[in-house]
Amino acid sequence: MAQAERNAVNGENSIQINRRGFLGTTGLAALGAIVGISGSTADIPAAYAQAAPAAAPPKGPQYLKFPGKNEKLVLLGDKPLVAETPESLLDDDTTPTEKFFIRNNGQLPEETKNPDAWKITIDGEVNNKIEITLGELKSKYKAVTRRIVLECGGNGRGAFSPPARGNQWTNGGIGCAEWTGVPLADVLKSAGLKPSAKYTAHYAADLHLSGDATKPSISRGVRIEKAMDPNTLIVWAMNGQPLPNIHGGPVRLLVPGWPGSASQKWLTRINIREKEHDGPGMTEFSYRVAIKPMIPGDKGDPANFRILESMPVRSVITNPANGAKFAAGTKELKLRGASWAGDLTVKQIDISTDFGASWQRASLDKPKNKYDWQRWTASVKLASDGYFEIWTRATDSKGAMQPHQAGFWNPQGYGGNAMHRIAVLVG
Ligand SMILES: Nc1nc2c(c(=O)[nH]1)N[C@H]1C(S)=C(S)[C@@H](COP(=O)(O)O)O[C@H]1N2
Ligand SMILES: [Mo]
Repeated sequence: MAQAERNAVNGENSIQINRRGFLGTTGLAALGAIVGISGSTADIPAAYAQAAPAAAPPKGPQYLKFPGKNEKLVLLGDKPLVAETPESLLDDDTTPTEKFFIRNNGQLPEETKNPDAWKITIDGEVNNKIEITLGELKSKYKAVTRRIVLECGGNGRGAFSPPARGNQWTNGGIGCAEWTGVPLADVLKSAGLKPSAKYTAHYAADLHLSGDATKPSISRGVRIEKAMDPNTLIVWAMNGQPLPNIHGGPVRLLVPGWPGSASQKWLTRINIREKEHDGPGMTEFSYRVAIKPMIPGDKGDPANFRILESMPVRSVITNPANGAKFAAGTKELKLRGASWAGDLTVKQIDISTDFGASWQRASLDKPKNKYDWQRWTASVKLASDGYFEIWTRATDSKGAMQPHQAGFWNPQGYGGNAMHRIAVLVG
């Protein structure tokens, strides 16, 4: 892939804001990898935070200004437009559309005037090429509605040391909405997959950041088994409303549990290939992790990389918010949070109020359906007034637990699922 394309896919043309603050402070501590900023009363001191030397001078957070979007979404870049959801805004059981994160690689297309006339083509290794309008898709196939997590492949990237290339997500490149659409498998079955069908290649209507109409802004794909999973959907509604343009309306893919980049917005075409797809976002270090662990900060050898598929286990504290203050004498805190684990489920959430010296089990809900997130609650006792940190760590159904630090460094910072920490002040 050409450097310019790679930059666009990685969001490197965007302004980079490294960390975000809380309590209205403006100075972000260079070292505050997960939640840290400087100068506030309830803050994570540099010594406790991950040792992430500053690449750029500290900057204050910038907030997204976009019609229909919550003004507390944090702007990570404006060309292309990228914004994340602070953990405390993920407190609803179903993420409202106004709080849902935004990730674009190219230019935002103009909103279509006639959604039902939107055309999708299925071609390549199929017996019958399909050209179907959204209107026909709605009437010819049986629709389903499911609550499903969509998570950016780079979620957690901001915790890598040294910093990895791309948008510096904290934990907010994720949301869990109700999506309505049809299983992609049903459409692929009517096209009839040839035995040679191995991989999908997704195409869309958004222009490349450069404006070059011959280049896709991003074009990823998945193994045919994932495309045929009944949970992989072509969706046209989000939280009961027509899919908004900013989220890929009138119609997008939703490939649950895998990097969000596979969930092509403004979907126009799925080409079925006889081999792994090689579009922008598929090659070299894009959405890939090292096979043999590499030295942090090294250049990396593309031959040592594999495609990232299922996303790693993660949990966030959604209430209280980082930096919350409580009255003197408060002895107990009620906590709420969310957790998810790519293709797996979460089997356990542990909470610590003493920097990981001891842990207590949270109460964990079951997912509503496969690929839903799991909400959790806990109540913790505090022995005195003062500064506390609350840490959360999730364990997935195969026993993998969130690490203390973002590990297995890779040039574009995937798979960083360090524990979430908030600071609170009592009295
Ligand atoms: N056409 C198109 N689809 C796309 C993208 C894009 O830039 N263009 N970005 C992808 C990435 S990287 C992510 S994480 C999700 C984000 O979806 P959202 O903006 O609705 O939250 O969309 C994916 N689909
Ligand atoms: Mo993404």
